[in-house]
Amino acid sequence: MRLKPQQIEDFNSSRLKPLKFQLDAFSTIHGDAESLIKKVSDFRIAIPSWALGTGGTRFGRFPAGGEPAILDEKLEDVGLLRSLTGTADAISLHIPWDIPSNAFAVRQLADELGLRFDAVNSNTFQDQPGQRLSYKFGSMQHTDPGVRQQAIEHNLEVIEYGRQLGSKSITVWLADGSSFPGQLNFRNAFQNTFQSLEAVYKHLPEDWKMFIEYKAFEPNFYSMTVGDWGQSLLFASKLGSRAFTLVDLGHHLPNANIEQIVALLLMEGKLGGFHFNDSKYGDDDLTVGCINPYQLFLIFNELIAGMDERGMSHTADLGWMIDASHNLKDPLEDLIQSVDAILTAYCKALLIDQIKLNNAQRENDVVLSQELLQMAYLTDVRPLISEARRRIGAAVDPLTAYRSLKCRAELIADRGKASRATGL
Ligand code: RM4
Ligand code: MN
Ligand code: MN
Repeated sequence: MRLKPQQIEDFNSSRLKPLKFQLDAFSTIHGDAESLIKKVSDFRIAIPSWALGTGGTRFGRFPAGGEPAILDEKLEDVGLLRSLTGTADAISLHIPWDIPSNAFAVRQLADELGLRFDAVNSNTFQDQPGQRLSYKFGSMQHTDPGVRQQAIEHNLEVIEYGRQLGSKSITVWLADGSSFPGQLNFRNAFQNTFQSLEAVYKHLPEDWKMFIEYKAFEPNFYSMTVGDWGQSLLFASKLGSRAFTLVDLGHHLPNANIEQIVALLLMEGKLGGFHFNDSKYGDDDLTVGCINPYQLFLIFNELIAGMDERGMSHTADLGWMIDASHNLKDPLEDLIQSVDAILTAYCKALLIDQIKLNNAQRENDVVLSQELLQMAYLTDVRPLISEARRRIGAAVDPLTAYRSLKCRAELIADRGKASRATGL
């Protein structure tokens, strides 16, 4: 399903008058909003190919119908998100769930839809049909050099697919670790993993980055070999200047101070990418901002301050991706809500007066420091986001547009009720 620019324009037309009124009110209270609107309209986020189907849990799955069964359909779904939001303009492929066997044709379709290819993701956490050796006891950490070699070769193959599509980064997330005390020699597991990562890193194209994603637990429950940002940073630092840490919001122990982690990684020039989602307990992969939007805002405060200090582009210098998927919502509605939450947190964090905040911090004015954050957080930035969207030809209210244009019904009519996406 593809939307015509006219459909978006028609949807927007009746909403422009109230929007103008809200924008004028915003400027009267807060001053000129132009630079904020510009930054929001420039922001771009990638969608993972595995989030377009219903997520499910190990207990069951309740598909929404009309799921994209093949890669072309996944691209079309992201194209739909792009038309509606203007912000979601890239897809992140997970190999082998989505193999671009005809890279040329896939690229052509992406071009037609105005999409980029974000990081490619390797998968050495599942055994694939016909695979020679098993990852049951890990992949890059494995005691058997044959298994490690197989994992290395898989990652090289993933890079090759990405190269053909124009990706510029690979994300390595390892399920490696142990579930029982005594199972693993931690030092050997680290060394093996490092040597395997190094073998992949050696083949990384010059203009590529390697992201090393950590996770505190699951599927291993006693130790994870890349379990936290310290371990990831250790690997990334030993590997070299094109290796970075990737932060997935759901991959921490409860109540971890993620904003502090982000601040320090950025300070060290070692933050590479970001996976957005929200959670209450573990790697829940819930819609971004649904549980703890204030934390997301605090994270964006550190991201913006850290990037600005290093002269980094908010849009191009970090890999932004949504990594959320679950069982209850229409996956596209879920992604629209996630995009919305990210832009809202970003825009609110842009409102923080960093100079005043620095002064208040220097003077140990704890109350004012907190006030400066909360004043920004409590500001309603929705009109700015709608205006940013209007300017890039997207819907001023993408969720309502998706519903009123009956997108899911059309997808079900095209693909059937039972079509299933590959992935988790
Ligand atoms: C992991 C991690 C990775 C994602 C897989 C599907 O928990 O978040 O980023 O590729 O799930
Ligand atoms: Mn992730
Ligand atoms: Mn995860």
